Amino acid sequence: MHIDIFTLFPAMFEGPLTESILKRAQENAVLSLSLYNIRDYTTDRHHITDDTPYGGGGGMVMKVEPIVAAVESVLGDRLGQTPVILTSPQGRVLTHQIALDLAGHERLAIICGHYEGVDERVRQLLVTEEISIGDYVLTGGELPAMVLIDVLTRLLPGALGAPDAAQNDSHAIGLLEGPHYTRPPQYRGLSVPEVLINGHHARITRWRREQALRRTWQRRPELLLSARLDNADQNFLAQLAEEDAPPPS
Ligand code: 9D3
Repeated sequence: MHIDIFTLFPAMFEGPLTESILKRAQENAVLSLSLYNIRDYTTDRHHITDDTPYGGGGGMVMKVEPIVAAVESVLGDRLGQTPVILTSPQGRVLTHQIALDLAGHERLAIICGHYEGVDERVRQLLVTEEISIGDYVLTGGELPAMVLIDVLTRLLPGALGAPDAAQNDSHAIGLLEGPHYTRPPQYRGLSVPEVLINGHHARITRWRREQALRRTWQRRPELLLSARLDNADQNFLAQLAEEDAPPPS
């Protein structure tokens, strides 16, 4: 997958994209990224990228001309067949399913909003999808763009070690995971559960499933409504429900 990123702050991307899995994905040509500074596409003497809003009110609005010039000059004929994503608080909240849909494209463009937002004509002329990463206020769309790139990269064939590593996520997202342990077996009076040490593969599998169900019941009970549950799962949950009610969501 190739991603063109349009931002006023390209340096923000340097750290996160040059480490770990994102670094390896680029080395292995699974992912390629190009960063474009919107300021480079201004034509005025002072390279102005933002201005005060028509109608008044606080804050600054990103100007339309430099953004359109940047995206048109980079995408050229591919504009129209390339999803152009705007990171914005008004967008659809990113989910695993949205990421799966976007990961099917060979090429994407991301415009990073900043300040109070972008001139509406950027949406009218360029944007095909608007994405938020959650209901909290950030300083700009750069971190959301990096989050999106991180999510997408894990879904690209060959980005992770095992070929089906990303497939397991769809199951992991259905239920929360239970506890994990590694050595030592005792630490400050806290023991690793016996079943994990003496196990019996089938007992371990069942125990892990029950821990996942218990944690989901306690923390994210709404996830159980769409999880695929077999009879053993249903019985275990009925047992939990007798012990105590889930916390209010
Ligand atoms: C919604 C808040 N707006 C009215 C007070 C002003 C505003 C604040 C911060 C507008 C944009 C921003 C910068 N945030 C983003 O660009 C952004 C964002 C976010 O703040 N939260 C979650 N996802 C995203 S994606 C882009």
